Amino acid sequence: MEGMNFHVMTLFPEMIEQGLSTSILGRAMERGLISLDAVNIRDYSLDKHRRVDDYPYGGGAGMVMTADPVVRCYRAIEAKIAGIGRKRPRVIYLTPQGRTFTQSMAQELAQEEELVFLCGHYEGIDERAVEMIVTDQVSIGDYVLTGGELPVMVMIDVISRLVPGVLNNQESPEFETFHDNLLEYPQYTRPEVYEGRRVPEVLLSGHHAKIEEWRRMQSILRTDAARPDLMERAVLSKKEQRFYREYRQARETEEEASAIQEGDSKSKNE
Ligand code: 6GU
Repeated sequence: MEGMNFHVMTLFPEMIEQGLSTSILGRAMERGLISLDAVNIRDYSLDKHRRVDDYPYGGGAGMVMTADPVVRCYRAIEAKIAGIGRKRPRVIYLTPQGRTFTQSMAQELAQEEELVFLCGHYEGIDERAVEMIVTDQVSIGDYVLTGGELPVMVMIDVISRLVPGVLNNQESPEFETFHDNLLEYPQYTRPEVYEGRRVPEVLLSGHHAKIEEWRRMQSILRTDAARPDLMERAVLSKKEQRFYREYRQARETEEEASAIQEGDSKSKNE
């Protein structure tokens, strides 16, 4: 199979299939650019009741996923991949203990031909299965979800849109948020006036260079306001650096002025 193949080991394969079948990703699958293979770990349980979890050694709350169904499920996927002559895949375990997922991590993973994901549930997976098959542990942020299914959908969505052909050229990933580490500029569409609010004049001017410049400046101001942490790593032209420096200085002067005013009004009240 050409293109990128995603394999997901999960107890809820329907959730993954349903979540990723719509719109852009659904179309990319129909076009053969990506494929999704959601595999039910429970199908690999040798237990007569198809059990996949058990009590934790040492005691404690909740249940732990047993190693054997996970390892056997992985071996079935590994055999499929070997069968089409592709190298041993990276195996990503979705866990709050992992490295935080980022756009640059997605860019790196988008270079792979096959990716295998392991979704945990309950209090986690027997550590021996993790040691035996997992190559990477990834979290999607500092909060706790009930399982790896939502995170794997997030990761597959982000990675898929970096696969050539998945987006059309006009929505190329080079032109959006996190390119140059800047947030996106504001967008407007018709009507020109909505409840008294006008579309910024420059966007109606037809002057493409001016529009481009305005958009870059808006990106810089937005990033500075909402994500100063990104601003430190932003890629700016010389002219933009000057604009940003002057903007910061103007704001500092403003802050000093208002601090002095506050001090004034305080002393008046005293
Ligand atoms: Cl990957 N799993 C779970 N259960 N919770 C999370 C997460 C992953 N990333 C953030 N929270």
